Amino acid sequence: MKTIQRVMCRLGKGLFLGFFFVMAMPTGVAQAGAVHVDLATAYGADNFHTRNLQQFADDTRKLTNGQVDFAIHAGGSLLKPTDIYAGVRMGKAGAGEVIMSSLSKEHVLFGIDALPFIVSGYEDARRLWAASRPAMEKLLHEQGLQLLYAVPWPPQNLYSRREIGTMKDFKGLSMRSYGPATERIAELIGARPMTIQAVDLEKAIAEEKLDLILTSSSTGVDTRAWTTLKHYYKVSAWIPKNMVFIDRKLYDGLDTRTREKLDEAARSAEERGWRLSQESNQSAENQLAANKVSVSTIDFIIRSYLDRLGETLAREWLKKAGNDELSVLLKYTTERSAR
Ligand code: PCA
Repeated sequence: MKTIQRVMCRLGKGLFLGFFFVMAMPTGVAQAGAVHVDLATAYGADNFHTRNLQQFADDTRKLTNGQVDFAIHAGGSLLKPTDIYAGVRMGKAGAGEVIMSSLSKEHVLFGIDALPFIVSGYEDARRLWAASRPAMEKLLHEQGLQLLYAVPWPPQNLYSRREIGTMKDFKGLSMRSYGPATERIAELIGARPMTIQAVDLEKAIAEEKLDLILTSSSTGVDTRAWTTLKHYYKVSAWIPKNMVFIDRKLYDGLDTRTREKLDEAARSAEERGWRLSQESNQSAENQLAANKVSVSTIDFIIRSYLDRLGETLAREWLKKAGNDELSVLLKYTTERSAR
């Protein structure tokens, strides 16, 4: 009898404690039936994309009452930057963030995002995204993924260790590449491409491994480019976007209401991200100047040479493009000229 009493008493305490535990649980903690999603990104935690991504995760958790719980793995900590796209497709992570143009060898459509000099500012970038989004969504869908949102980096500008006065000054320089477009540009200007991921860039710059890089003002600040790169030329080559996507099986498995809430969080993340990108561009260029980097446009003759180089890249892309890609470009160019 005593034993039974003791057991009942323990059980009672357990139930009592259990009750308090449930009551004290913060909202948003994964509940029964909740989906935990590991999201892999290549970029560091301080980056504005990653901060936006974290906010997206928090919003999603709140809006879905904890039914969708994203964990953000920054800086390539879950999957190597070059493995993220394939990794999510293979189920190694539930979701991911990737810069579209790094996948142009995977599919030619992604290359449209880094065609040089077809986008002259954020307004153009929005038009290009509006024109390409349906095709991108379809492509991702076919690959077992659901697009959530896309946010641009600021314009891609040129950082150099030494002043660039003529085209000859590019010859033999070691130029950092982060994808097929930057690699091809390095080849065409006679530089030596070196593939370095964003997470390793600060170290490579500080160790004087690079003479030239093509990236945004904000990445220049994140990597303290001024330690060795003293010149910044505003060539505005393109405005590339990161896209955030989720395994389609996970997405399709959510009930309609939860899916709508996730879509809502994604729409806000996209709007907020475009704003953050523009703001970060302004403040980052000020920071570069404050750190004694000379901020200027590039020599007129070099500029026209770079324009021709852009045409070469566009021709190479057009040769590979199919009907879907061509109609995206046509839609963008007609809407752009109809301004
Ligand atoms: N920063 C990233 C991609 C584009 C950008 O502005 C990088 O340099 O890797």
